[in-house]
Amino acid sequence: MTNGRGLLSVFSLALRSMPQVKWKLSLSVLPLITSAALSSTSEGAAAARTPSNVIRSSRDYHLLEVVPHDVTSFTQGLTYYNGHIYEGTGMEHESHIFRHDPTDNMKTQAKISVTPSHLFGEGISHYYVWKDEDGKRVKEHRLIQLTWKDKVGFIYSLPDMKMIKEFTYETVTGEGWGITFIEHTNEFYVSDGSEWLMIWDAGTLEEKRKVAVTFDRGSETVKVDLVNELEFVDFDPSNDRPEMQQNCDTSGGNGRGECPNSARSSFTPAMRILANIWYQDVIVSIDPLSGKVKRVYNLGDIYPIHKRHEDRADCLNGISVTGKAPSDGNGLQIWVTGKLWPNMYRIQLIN
Ligand SMILES: [Ca+2]
Repeated sequence: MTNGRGLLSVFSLALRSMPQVKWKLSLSVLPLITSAALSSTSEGAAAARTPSNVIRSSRDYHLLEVVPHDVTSFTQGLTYYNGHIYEGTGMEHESHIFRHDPTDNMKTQAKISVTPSHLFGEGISHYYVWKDEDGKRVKEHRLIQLTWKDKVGFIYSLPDMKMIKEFTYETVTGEGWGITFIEHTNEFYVSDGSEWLMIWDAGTLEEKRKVAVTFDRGSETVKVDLVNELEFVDFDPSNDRPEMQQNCDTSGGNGRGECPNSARSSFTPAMRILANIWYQDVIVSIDPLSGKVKRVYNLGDIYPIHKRHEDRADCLNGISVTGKAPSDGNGLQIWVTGKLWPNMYRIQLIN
């Protein structure tokens, strides 16, 4: 078992020969996270059946699909909307947002460049706002994007990715890393490379509170910093909400006079924030209220480090739900990739 510090040092050595690598300095408080440390924990969700199309399995995931990924894309965020995977990438003068088609080998359908081009793109997330249209309350779907050090973010329309507006923000470190939308509370969770998750009101983009990500290691509670790409998920198949991707209205358009689940305004126990940790091959599953890491998924063998070193690829980064409903019995599936990785991977997490 490779522990977190060992993995980090190997990666760090590998990176010193790489140009244009996004460096972070705060490495001192990285806890030793291993899947073994949490092997007895469970998300408490119903066990999903093993899909029939498994390519290979580990103790933490089934690999279901491998599709190409542009090796020049310095991936900073993945998000799902209406059948497509959107990808935000970084690097000065090389930051883009892509719309990919997961039903066509993740073929890129559209691409925009971050403007002004010197900005370093970071995390992205789909979200929506309500607007009145002909007397009906409908969802206007959008994409939000952070940048690394400039404290500037952008909001785009979906699916066409036209810029709507620019905004400014503050975080603990002054940096923007990952972002994900929680429909139930109309909030964004935002990471900045520290252990903190900032929670913003999705309407005002103002910080409402923040929560520290922590990990219980025996009797000790340690903070987990370097929290990077984020993805809100719900492991409870009974909470499937495909309507999140659809418009509905409050004037009876869905036959019930209300938007499905619109009354829900709080978290349920199976809801989690998934996050990858900078330069560890893990995804942690975080309770959104307490910040506690409830489960660690080891993705170390999905694209092994020695192969990554040969390919001059960078670290794991990028998590998105797939749009496939957990209630079909196949459990929670996500797409994952990394910076300059040649592939994206669809996996089913095993709890
Ligand atoms: Ca994401």
